[in-house]
Amino acid sequence: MAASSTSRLYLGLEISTQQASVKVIAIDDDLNTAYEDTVAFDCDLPHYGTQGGAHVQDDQLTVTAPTVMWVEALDLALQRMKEKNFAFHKVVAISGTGQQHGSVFWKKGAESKLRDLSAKETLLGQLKDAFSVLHSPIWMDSSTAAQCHHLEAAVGGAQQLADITGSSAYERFTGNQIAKVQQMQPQAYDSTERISLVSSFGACLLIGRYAPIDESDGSGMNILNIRTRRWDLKCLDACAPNLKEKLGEVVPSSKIVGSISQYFVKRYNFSPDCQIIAFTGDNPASVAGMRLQRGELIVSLGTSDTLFLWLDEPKPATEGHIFVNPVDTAAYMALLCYKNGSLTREKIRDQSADSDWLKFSSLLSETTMGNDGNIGVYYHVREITPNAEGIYRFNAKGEKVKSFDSAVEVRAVVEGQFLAKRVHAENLGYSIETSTRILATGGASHNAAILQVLADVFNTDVYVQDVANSACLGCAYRAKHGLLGDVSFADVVKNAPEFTCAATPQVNAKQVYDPLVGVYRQLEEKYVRHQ
Ligand code: ADP
Ligand code: XUL
Repeated sequence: MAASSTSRLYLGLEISTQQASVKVIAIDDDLNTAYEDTVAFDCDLPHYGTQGGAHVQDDQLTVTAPTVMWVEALDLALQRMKEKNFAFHKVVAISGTGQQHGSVFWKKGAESKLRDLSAKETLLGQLKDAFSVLHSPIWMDSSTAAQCHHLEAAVGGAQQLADITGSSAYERFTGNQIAKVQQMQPQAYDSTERISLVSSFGACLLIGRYAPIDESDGSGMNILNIRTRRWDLKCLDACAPNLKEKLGEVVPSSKIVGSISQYFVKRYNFSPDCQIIAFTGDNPASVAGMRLQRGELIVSLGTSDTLFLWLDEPKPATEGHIFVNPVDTAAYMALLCYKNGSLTREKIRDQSADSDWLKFSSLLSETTMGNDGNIGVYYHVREITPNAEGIYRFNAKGEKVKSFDSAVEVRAVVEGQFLAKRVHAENLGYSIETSTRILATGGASHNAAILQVLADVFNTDVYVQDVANSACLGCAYRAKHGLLGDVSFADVVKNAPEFTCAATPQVNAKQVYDPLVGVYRQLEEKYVRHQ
């Protein structure tokens, strides 16, 4: 698609592994998409030998991506835009996103390479020697258990670390990853001038010097104080020496971090006035793409289930993550991940509803809210929230039972999943009393009967809209918001396509589910947790 001929353009750029690609989306002032393209790591850049954009090392715990692959992917994405006569000169602002937690280690002297890029050569040709660690640790890595224990101990425990940074210690979180690099590759660490997140690394390339980390993605590192929005010195010290100077400053996610560098002006004909807005992590960027607002909750019902909450008063817990909000600097967002999502619903569908979603839906509709007090917990694989495994069924007296009949089983899996989500969201500061609406996405959001249960358990209207490439699109929106500066994000996106109301709570939903939430909380505490 060529760019529209009249409008100014805003560009979103994504460096992702969920989609194993670099993506580009350009929108015009009316928020219409004017250009969209994807460079897929595995098939467009096969010489790196990645699978899903990553390398899993022999220990099966260490997962990395070749840093220069991301540089080459950007070269290729821009080259393709040029070949399609993309109107680079119309782009007034760019923002972007990277997979959260991954890190890039710039070697001493790399910033002068960034400043002196020649427009005659590719980025790859000039930056291939700019990194002190060639294989960037990424979010799929789970090799830093020792560093996590050390960090929690240094601040007094898991809850204390969560109180400061918004999360207890997680192996993929960047502070722990940096600690491992410092311990295993001390020379590489010593020769590092700057450490970027994948997001801020993208911004470095565009402004031709080191770009700051933004507050929202910085919250996924286990070293940022989410209330003061400054590095926590105790956490930094527990991770690695001289870390503060290698990280640079932290800025609000909507801040302009610089103008585009002369390299892009000369090579691609970008306007020298094009402004770069801080890049952020893919989950915060999705929150922007879905236009989450105060009082709303996003429930993504895909292969795994994910919740994004808008929070004004966060209550950090040892489960779930609280990040600084990417579109409102005073607010927060929370992220909860569940491994037992659609695959679990599918398993119960196969066992109890003849492998048929229609039958599954009619069994759900035949049964009543609250399932006569029967509650089920189905963790076929080890769950993240909470860290537990196994199948548990309880009758109305809270006694364990071995089985349910088909209809009860079907309602139990869906109700159990949504009761759990409400309990865990409330643990982080969410309240259904101030909740305005739920935005549902993902495969199961096409199932009206499932959405009815969601509306009932949360006593909140459920809206749907498939937002494709929400993280990348969110950055095109953020580019416009950052450039305008003095308007709210909600104002900037007010003309984006409306969501459709798909389910409204039934009359007695609150009376039925408020007590069941309490029961679920106790059952989870007593029988499920720590199993
Ligand atoms: P991903 O998370 O991989 O992007 P999707 O968001 O597309 O995946 O969700 C895929 C899941 O959606 C499948 O695992 C499937 O079980 C589920 N799904 C598809 N159709 C329905 C339906 N009608 N009812 C419930 N779940 C569905
Ligand atoms: C979030 C997480 C992933 C990455 C990659 O904590 O690890 O969602 O952001 O997409």
